[in-house]
Amino acid sequence: MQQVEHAEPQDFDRVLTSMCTEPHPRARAAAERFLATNPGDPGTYETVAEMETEAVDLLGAVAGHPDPAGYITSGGTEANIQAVRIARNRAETNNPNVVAPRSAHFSFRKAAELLDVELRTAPVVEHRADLAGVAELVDGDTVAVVGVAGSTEYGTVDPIPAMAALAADAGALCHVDAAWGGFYLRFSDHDWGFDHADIDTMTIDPHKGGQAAIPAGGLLVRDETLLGELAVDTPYLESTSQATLTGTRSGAGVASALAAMETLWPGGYREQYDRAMANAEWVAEALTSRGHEVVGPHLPLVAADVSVPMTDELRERGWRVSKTGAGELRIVCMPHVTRSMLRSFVADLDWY
Ligand code: 0PR
Repeated sequence: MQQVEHAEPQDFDRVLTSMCTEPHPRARAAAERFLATNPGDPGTYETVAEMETEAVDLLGAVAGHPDPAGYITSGGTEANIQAVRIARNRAETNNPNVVAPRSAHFSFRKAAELLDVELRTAPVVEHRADLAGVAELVDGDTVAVVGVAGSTEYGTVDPIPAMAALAADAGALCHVDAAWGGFYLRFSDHDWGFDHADIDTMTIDPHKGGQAAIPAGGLLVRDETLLGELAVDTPYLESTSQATLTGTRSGAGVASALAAMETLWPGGYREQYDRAMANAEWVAEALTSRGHEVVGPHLPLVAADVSVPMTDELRERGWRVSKTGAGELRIVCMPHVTRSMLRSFVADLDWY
């Protein structure tokens, strides 16, 4: 027997750090069925190409856009890179910059380096973009203002409508990174979507809160012309141009994104949000009552000042926990995180 037959994929029993989760059973089945299809060649793989259009429409429904354009990416990183690329390509300047809060995901650093765009990072107040700080950095060479809707470390949501207004005044695009937050935010009272603000592009990933199999990220754009900024000619394919970053792409991601959203939007996602928020509030309260300082939950994510030796002990006991840049313990209440899991986590904390 080969090594791979002996290896067991890790289960989610003690995973409190991941922003991905167990795919929905229908999403898993769909991924397997469409594994050998390539939406990068829509002229040949027509079925999966049609499914991608439907997946984008459903993603639009989640994001508050009745008629979006976009595609299923390899993940949030690709979507963020492509959003910056759209903004850079459409602008006239030779010296482009992008303004993003310090809390923005590190994929924007990759985007800036790849695309030769200056990344200006604005200060945050209570883990949200500081509007005055953003305004100070925006100038005539700004091609995009980035707002984060569900930050990686604290789950906070930037003041998106005001940031979109700032972008519009500067003639720049507004990009919202809702890679993780998107599938929760629709059920919250935050203003973050296409229906709340004049935003141009958005990252929203089915393989995070959407319960699709990896790789299924999402890039949504206000209209087809923005996607046109990415198009390159594809002379020998039946389709004449391609806007994606990768060429050959997994049909598994597209099929599983569609299966998950068909199954869960909107009722299943609403239930998931309610349950995840209740769990996050429960664990926040459990930590607060034990004397820890807690940030959140703004969305189903809690950060707490748990000491390094305590965190190390939790790791020893098999808990997958991670730290924020400032050193807080981070707990992400994804769908696989149950109340009983959190109870045994807190019991381990108490033992220490
Ligand atoms: N934007 C935001 C707000 C994110 O949180 C992330 C990923 C990305 C973009 C990039 O998305 P991709 O990783 O799909 O390219 N945030 C987590 C991180 O990088 C993802 C993660 C997933 C972490 C699974 C751990 C894990 O087990 O930390």
